[in-house]
Amino acid sequence: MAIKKILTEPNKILRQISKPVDKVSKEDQLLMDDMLETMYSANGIGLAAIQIGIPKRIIVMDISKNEDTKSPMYFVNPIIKNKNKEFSTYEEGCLSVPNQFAEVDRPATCEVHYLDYYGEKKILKAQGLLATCIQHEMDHLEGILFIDYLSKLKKSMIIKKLSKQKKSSDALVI
Ligand code: GNR
Ligand code: NI
Repeated sequence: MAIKKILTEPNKILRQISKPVDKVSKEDQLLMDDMLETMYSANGIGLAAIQIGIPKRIIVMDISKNEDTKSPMYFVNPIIKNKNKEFSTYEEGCLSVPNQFAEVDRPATCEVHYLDYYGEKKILKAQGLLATCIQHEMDHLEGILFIDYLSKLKKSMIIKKLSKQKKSSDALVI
C-alpha cells in the first residue's frame, strides 16, 4: 500500500468528470487500498479517486470515530437515489480545500446503489454524517467541490487564500 499526494484547489484535475469502472479489477482494489491509507494518513473521513488524480468513479469512506474499530467502506460506480426533500446542514471540510470549513445544506437522507470492494451490487440507506459525506464524495466524481455552494465572495476568498498558500510553498522548493 502507498500514501498518495492529495491534489488541492485550484487544480483543473479536480474539475474532471470521473469515468465508470467496467468491472472491479485487482488494480481497482489496489487503488482502493492506497486511497484508504491516504485518507487515514490525512485524517479524512472520505476520499474520491480524483483527489489523488485518478478519474475513476471510486470512493472510500470511514466515518467511525474510534481508531480501534475502523470500518472502511468502498463505493464503485455509486448512484444516489431517493434523496430526501428535507435538508440537513453540516460544517464541511475537504482534503482538497485544506483548512477551510463552511456550512453546506444537503438532502438529509438518501440511498446509494453501488458495487463494493468485491464488485458485488449493494444498496445503502444513509442518514446523518454518512448521507452528507457520500453526497460530498459523489460531487467529486462530477468535478464539484463544497466551495461551489458558497456565495461568490466566500468562494473567491477561499480560492485566493489557497492560491497564496500554493505560491509560498512553491517558493520553498526553489
Ligand atoms: O474529511 C472530510 N470531512 C468531511 C466533513 C464534513 C463533510 C464532508 C467531509 S469529507 C472530508 C474528506 C474529503 O475531502 N473527501 O472528499
Ligand atoms: Ni472532499
